[in-house]
Amino acid sequence: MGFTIAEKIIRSHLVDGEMKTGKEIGLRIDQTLTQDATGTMAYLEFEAMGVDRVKTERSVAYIDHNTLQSGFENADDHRFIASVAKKHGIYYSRPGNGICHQLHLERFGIPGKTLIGSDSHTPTAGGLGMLACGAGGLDVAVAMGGGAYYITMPRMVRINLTGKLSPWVSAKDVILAVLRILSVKGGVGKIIEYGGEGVKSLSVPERATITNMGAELGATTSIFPSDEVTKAFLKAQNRESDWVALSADEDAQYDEIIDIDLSELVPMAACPHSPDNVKSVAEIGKLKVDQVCIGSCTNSSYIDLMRVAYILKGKTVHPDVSLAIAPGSKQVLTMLAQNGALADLVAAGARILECACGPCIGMGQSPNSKGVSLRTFNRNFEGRSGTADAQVYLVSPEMAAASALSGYLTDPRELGDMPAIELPEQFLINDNMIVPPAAAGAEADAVEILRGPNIKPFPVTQPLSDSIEAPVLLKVGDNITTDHIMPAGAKILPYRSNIPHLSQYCFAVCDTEFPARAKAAGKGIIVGGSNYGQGSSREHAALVPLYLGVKAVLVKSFARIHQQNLINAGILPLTFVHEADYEKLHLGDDISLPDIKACISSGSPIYLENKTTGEKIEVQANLSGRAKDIILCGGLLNYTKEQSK
Ligand code: MIC
Ligand code: SF4
Repeated sequence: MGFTIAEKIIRSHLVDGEMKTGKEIGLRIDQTLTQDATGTMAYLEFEAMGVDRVKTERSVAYIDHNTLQSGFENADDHRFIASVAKKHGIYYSRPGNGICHQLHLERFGIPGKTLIGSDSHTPTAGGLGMLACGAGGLDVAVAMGGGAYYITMPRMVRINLTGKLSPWVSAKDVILAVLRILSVKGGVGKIIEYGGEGVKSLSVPERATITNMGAELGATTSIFPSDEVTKAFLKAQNRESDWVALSADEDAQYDEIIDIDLSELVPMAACPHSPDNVKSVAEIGKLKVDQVCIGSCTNSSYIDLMRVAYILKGKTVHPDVSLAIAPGSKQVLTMLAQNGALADLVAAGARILECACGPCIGMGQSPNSKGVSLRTFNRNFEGRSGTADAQVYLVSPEMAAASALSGYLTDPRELGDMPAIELPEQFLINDNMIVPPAAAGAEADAVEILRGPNIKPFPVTQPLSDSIEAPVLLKVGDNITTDHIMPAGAKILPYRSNIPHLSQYCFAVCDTEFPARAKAAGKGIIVGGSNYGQGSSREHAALVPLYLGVKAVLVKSFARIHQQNLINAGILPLTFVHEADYEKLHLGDDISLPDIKACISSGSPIYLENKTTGEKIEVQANLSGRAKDIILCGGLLNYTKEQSK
């Protein structure tokens, strides 16, 4: 029996376990990446592990999220990360160089290698044929220290692409079509592999748009083959020697096959407030637009922005619309500047932002009250833009530009003939904003770590107690995102290394009383619905509840990275055996999990007692052997220390 692309990479990196669906496997990690909003914590954790120098083939620390410096905090964090990187063997991408995923694709990603990153959109590198997963900061720290990365062996999904995209239909429309089919939880526990004749017609940046938003499916990762198109992209980046061919065997077995005819797709938009709420322009109808934002790790490549420049050339942005554009990298921006496209964007009235995440994570450009904002980004969760009642639609760069001119949501096919915009044969290469680490030995030893006053110690985790007696501190519904649990945005993000400060905002989107209630109770459990914790990889969504005394989270189902982050933080993740029992728990109920430690150790059934109503509910932990040990000793850091004794 043949292998899928993902299975081939997993086989060659397997250091623990068996490649059997549903079983826990440990993978050797070749490359890691961090960004600044999760990186500060990841490097504090790396320091706590006491490893001198990273053991990966390549580790890169990017600064792209917290770039608005309205106080000392972000600048201090950048300096801290720069100094840690220099000392411990990590390449450092300076602020202004661009968005981590765009840059990693351009300069570092290698087909057939493994990558984990402390950012949920790390699978962007799957567009190059890399097995790339988003992970919590602590998992990345462990991988930098040479430890394996553990996942549950996923099911394999093949998306068979046939035909070719019609003019003005974009890679964004491909992934929106997949989201419409599978939904935001349809990818949980799966690797999404693209194949078929249609693949050849998609460039690497287009493939990367598709793998990037595989994160919105909840998938473990998404991957494309590495073929002649990949080779041409790497050659144009002066990296032809990094290329290897990679494809699925003819007789590879998939658990699920989905066929998509590219020529049948039409321009679409994901409507508020979920990336899977996908409709065509005709289905949405006439929609007046207040703001358009173009950029993010999904759609800020050279090709994307050249198409936008073509559409805007010689025109003026509609008077009622604010158009902001953040190019994905310095390479993209410099090339646009040199060929005149930047002048076309500026002349049309675009507000050019620095090469960074920017509005995607609420770092500026929040829309007006009840504002309709069209964004080429990947997430439109409620409140994420920084304006609580904004209506965010996710669209392709072509639709964004067409709508910025008309003032209404506009099908780009109305624009007439589409020009052929080809990938350049040679990108402009200048790695002057990537700082190499100090040489191991005296040079590295001499590097001083620069720590600002905003960096506070992270919460101490505790081994699992014999029993848990605690109130229900919060009850929430389905599809709770990490943006609900630990919101981001310009005001809060500067405190990513200050858990006590962050705790004031925990769950503020759902219930502003939550932090005070949790503090008063001193301990508690959270009850939730299905796909709890979807979205970001931020471990703060576990560390802050830990700080607030949360002992266990009981839900119908979890999103993968968040569940791992809870385990890493020593918070017990539980699921209902019978989902209907969700109704039997209410805010404030007193809960008992008697002999929980013994139950977890022995794997025996767990019965939760609702002392307020007298009802008993069966729940389960679903922990692998290793995860069980991590929970018992109170989190991954404790576990790693134990293991290295
Ligand atoms: C996001 O898109 O939500 C982020 C901000 O990039 C996060 C990481 C973070 O919270 O810092 C992610 O996707 O993991
Ligand atoms: Fe940055 Fe947005 Fe991409 Fe997250 S999704 S890495 S915030 S651009």
